[in-house]
Amino acid sequence: MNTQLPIQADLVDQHNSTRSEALRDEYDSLGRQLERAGVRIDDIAARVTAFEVAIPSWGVGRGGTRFARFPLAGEPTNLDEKLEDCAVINQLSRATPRVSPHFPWDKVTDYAALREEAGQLGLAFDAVNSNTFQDQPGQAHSYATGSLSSTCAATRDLAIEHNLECIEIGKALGAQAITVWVGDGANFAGQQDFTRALDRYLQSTAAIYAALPDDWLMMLEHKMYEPAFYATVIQDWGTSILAAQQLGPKAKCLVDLGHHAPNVNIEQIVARLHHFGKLGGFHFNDSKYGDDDLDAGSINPHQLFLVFNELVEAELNPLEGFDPAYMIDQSHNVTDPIESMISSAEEITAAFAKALLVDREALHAAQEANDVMLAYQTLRRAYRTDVSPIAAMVRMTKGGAIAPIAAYREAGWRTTKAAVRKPTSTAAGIV
Ligand SMILES: [Mn+2]
Repeated sequence: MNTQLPIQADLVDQHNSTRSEALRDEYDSLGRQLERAGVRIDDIAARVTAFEVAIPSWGVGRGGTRFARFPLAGEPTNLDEKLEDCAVINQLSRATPRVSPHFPWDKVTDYAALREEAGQLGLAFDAVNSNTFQDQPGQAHSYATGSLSSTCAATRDLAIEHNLECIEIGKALGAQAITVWVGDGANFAGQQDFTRALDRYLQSTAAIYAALPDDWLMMLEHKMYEPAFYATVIQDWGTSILAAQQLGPKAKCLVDLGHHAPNVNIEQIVARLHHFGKLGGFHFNDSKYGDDDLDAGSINPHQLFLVFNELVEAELNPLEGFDPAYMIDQSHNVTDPIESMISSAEEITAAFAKALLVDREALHAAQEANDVMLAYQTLRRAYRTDVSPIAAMVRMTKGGAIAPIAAYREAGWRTTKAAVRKPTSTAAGIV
C-alpha cells in the first residue's frame, strides 16, 4: 500500500541533518558507558525499535473538565482529521502506528474504507472501545443508573448489543480486542445491591464474551470512582481479575494508571495480574490526585519505570500469550494534543528502555541475599541513565524526527490546519 504521510519527508530530513552528528556523538558516548556495564547499546536499540504504543482517536482533540473546554484552533473536527493528526504523531515519533477507536464517536458507514484510509496514513487499528457511559441521541433506554449492570433488562440488552456491534466493527477494522469500561455504580449508600449489580454485569459480559472471535481479547477496565462516586461495579483490580477469571481465557484486565486509589502500588498489581495470566494491557497517563488524565510520565516518571520494570521481569517468565497491549489514554486540556502525545510516547519508550537496562542478574542476587541497598541501587542505576539518545537514534533510523516536537513546530502543522479546519465546540470524551 502506498502511504502518504502528512508531513513532507524533506522537512524531516532537513530537521535530522542538522542534528544527526550530535546525536551520533551522544549515542556512541552512551554506548561506551553501557558497554562498561556489559550492555550492548544496539541490543537495547533493537528492543526499542520493536516497541509500540497505541494512541486513542479521542486524544487528538482538546479535552476538557466538567467546567469547561477550551478549543484549539486547527484541532480535528472529524474522524478523517483525527486520523491525519494521529499520522503526524506516528510519522515524527515512529512509536505509535496504531489507533484505538471509540464507538459511537468514530462511527462511519464504510469500515473497509476507513481501514484503507488509515493504512494510507501508515496507521492500523488497535482495540475498539465501547461506550455505555453516556446516552446517545434518541436512545430507547437510558444508562443513567447503569448499563451492563442495569436493573432493567432492556437497558442491559441495549448495552450488550452495542458491544456486539463494536466487535463487528473491530473485525472490519482489523482490531483484535475490545476494551470494556462501564461507569456503572452508585452515588449513594443503599442505592445498589453490590452483589446483584456485579452478577448482572457478569451475565452481560458473558454474552459479549460469547461473541468474541477466537483470536480476540476482551479487556476489562476497572475504575475506582467517577461517574459513580460511592461505589463502582468494577472498582479495582481485585474485582476485575475475578470477573476476568469467571469469563474465561480471552478476558483479561486492563490497567489504567489513573484508575486506582491514591498511592496504590500499581507496579505490584502488574506483577500480580501477570502471575495469574490476566494482564491484558495498559492505558498510560499520569495523575496527581485522582483520574487526572495528565500526560504519561509528567508527574511520576519513576512509577512508569517501575511498571516497565515489572513488565521486563514478566518477559523473563512469560506465560502463554503474554503480549500486553500498550495504549495512551489521557486528556489534553491546555497543550496541543499532538505535542502531548509525542511527549508521552517518548516518556513511555524511555521507561521501557530504562527497564531493559536493569542488571537482572545483580538484582535477583541482591534480592535473594536480602541486600536491600544493592537491590535498590541496581534499579536506581538504570533509572538514572539518560536513554534519550537511544530513542532518538531509533526514531531517526525508522524515518522519524530526532527532536519530534521541534520538527512538528517547524512543520507549522497546527497553524496550517487552523486555516482550513472548521472550529468545533463538541467536547472530546475521555475514559
Ligand atoms: Mn482508560
